[in-house]
Amino acid sequence: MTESPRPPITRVAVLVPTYNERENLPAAVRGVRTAVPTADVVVLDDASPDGTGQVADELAAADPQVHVLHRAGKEGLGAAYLDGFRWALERGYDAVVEMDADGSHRPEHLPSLLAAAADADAVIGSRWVPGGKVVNWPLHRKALSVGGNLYVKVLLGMPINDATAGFRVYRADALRVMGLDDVASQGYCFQTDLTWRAVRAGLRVVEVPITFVEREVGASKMSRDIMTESLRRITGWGVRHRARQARELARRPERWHEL
Ligand SMILES: Nc1nc2c(ncn2[C@@H]2O[C@H](COP(=O)(O)OP(=O)(O)O)[C@@H](O)[C@H]2O)c(=O)[nH]1
Ligand SMILES: [Mg+2]
Repeated sequence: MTESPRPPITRVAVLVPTYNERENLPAAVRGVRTAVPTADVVVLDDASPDGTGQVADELAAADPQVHVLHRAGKEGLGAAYLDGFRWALERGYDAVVEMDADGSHRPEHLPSLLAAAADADAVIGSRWVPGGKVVNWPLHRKALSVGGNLYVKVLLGMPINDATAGFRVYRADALRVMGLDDVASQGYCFQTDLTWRAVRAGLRVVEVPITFVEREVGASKMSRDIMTESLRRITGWGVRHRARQARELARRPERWHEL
């Protein structure tokens, strides 16, 4: 996977998960279609009670490059994305993009994310690299994101500054080797889970700076449950990873100087 050059990316599916985003979705779809006119948009709606699915159907009826996957109920971001990946892989897209519907992920960044994918297997739109920014976040929300990413970096030893970010590009070939059949992460730790899978699969993951703008309309679905799941799973992965490293070193005394 890491050999270059990688094949050109022509067919792109921008996956947009929604739960109660009826006011935000039209602008998000319009933004994608304007920024990258060749890309298709796929809305992944979990039967939003506010009728987002219907708004998505209207957008799809007006534009053949807009599609909708109606899911039975709220199952979390991870399950929605896995459905979207399957849908896109079955239809021969070269790459998928993950993008929130709430205006936080600016479509203007899509060209630079896709350009970086020319020479990478996965691209993360990163808030925490030079040039990256967050607009309208209170200090405690910034602290949570920076602290969470630091925890991930130290525990898993990944050279990634924003492993929890949700604005991304994956090449289809990368998704095929990441072993997505046993992904159990439901909430936002899905993003960290997939970053970890990509790195462990030896894929080239690069970060491109973005400006993340907190939503102005609707409510965040971030919850205590989502944070607890992240902490629990990431700690589990970290403990297993460090135990594996320790076993490996114990078997190879010639490498003890690395300790
Ligand atoms: N399909 C689906 N989308 C979700 C779910 N939870 C969140 N989303 C969407 O994921 C994106 C990010 O969620 P958001 O609540 O803004 O998270 P925050 O930015 O971390 O506060 C938005 O487009 C949400 O509508 C879910 O359970 N299912
Ligand atoms: Mg948001």
